[in-house]
Amino acid sequence: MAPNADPDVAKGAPANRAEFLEVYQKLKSQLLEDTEAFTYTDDSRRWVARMLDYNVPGGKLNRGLSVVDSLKHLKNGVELSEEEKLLASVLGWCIEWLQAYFLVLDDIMDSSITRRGQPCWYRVPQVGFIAINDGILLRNHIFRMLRWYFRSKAYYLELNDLFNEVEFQTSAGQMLDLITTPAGEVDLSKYVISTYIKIVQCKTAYYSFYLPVACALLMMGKNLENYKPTQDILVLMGTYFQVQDDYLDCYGDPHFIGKIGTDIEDSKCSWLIVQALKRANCDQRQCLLDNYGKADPTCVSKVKTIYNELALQSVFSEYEKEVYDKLVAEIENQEDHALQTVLKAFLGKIYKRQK
Ligand code: DMA
Ligand code: MG
Ligand code: MG
Ligand code: MG
Repeated sequence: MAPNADPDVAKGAPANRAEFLEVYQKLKSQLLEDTEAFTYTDDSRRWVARMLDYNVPGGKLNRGLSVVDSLKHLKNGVELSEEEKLLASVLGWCIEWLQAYFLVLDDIMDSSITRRGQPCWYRVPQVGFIAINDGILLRNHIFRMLRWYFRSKAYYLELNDLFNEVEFQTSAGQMLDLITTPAGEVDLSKYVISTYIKIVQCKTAYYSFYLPVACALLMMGKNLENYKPTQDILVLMGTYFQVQDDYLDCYGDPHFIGKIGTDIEDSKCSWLIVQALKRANCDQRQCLLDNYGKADPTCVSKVKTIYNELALQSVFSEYEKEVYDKLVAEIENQEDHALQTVLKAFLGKIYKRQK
C-alpha cells in the first residue's frame, strides 16, 4: 500500500509551501534588522542576506514543513489558528536553519562540489573559508528566533534544550562519520553495519526526523519523556533516509538530486560499501581496497563496477521494502491515532524518494 493512499494522511491538507516561504522572508528581515546585540553595516547586511538566500530556503523543505503538518495531525486535522501556523512555521524554519548550518560545514569537510543544483557555498568566489563563520552565524540565528517567538511559552526551556541536544547529537554523528574515514587511510574493517547505524542515527536521524515531530509535540504541551517509542520509530525512519542518501550518492542523477556524489572518493562509511564488503569475494575485496577513497575517476568507476556485480541496486530495493513494512507495522502498533497519522505522513514523504 502506498502510504499516501491511507485516508488518515489525506485528512488535513499538507502545509502550504508558499505560506511557509512567506515566513522565511519575515524571519530574514527580522534577523537583518535585529539591533539587540549587533547592528549590521550595509555591507554585512548584504552579505548575510545573500548568504541566507543562498543556503536556507532552496531545499525540499521536508523537515520544516513537517512541523506544521505534524501539529495539524496532532490536532486531529483541526485547522490551525494563525498564531499556531506562524509558530509552527518559525520552528520549521529553525530546523531549516540548522540544516543549512550543518550543510555549509558538511560540504567543506566532504570536499563537495554542488548542493541544491548550485556550487557549494564555500566554493563561491569570495566566500571560501568565510563559509565556516557563516555556518556559525546560521547556528546563532536559531536561538535568536527561538527567543523572539517562544520566550513567553511554558515550553521555551525544553525547546532550547531540544535544539541544543539534537545539535550535539548531529555534530557527534558528523565526528563519527569523519573519524571513520581519515584522509588517505582506508581501513575496510571499519565499514560494518553496527558502525554505520551509529553514525547515521546521530548525524541524520535526530535532526531530520525526531526534531520536527518533537517540536510539534512541545507545541501541544506534551512531555517528550513519554515519547521514547515514537523517537525509536523516527530514528529508524531517519536511518532509512540516510541509506537512501548513500544510495543516491552513487545511483542518483546529479541533476535531479542537485549534488554530485563524493562518498567513494571520500572513503565514506556508506551503506553501499558496507553491503559490498559483506558480499565481496577475495578478488572483489582486493579491488575495493585498491580503489576506494581515491579521487581518480578510473578508481571510482572500478568501485561502481563491483557494486553492480554485487547487484547492490536490488539489495537496496529489498532493504527498502523490508524497512517500509517494518516501519508501517511499528507505526500501527502506536496507541495514539493522531501520532500514527504524523508518522505515516512523514514516511509517505520519503518512501521511494528519487531526490
Ligand atoms: C549528511 O551526511 C549529514 C549532515 C549532518 C549534513 P552527508 O554528508 O551524506 O550529506 P550530503 O550527501 O547531503 O552531503
Ligand atoms: Mg556531505
Ligand atoms: Mg558528510
Ligand atoms: Mg550523502
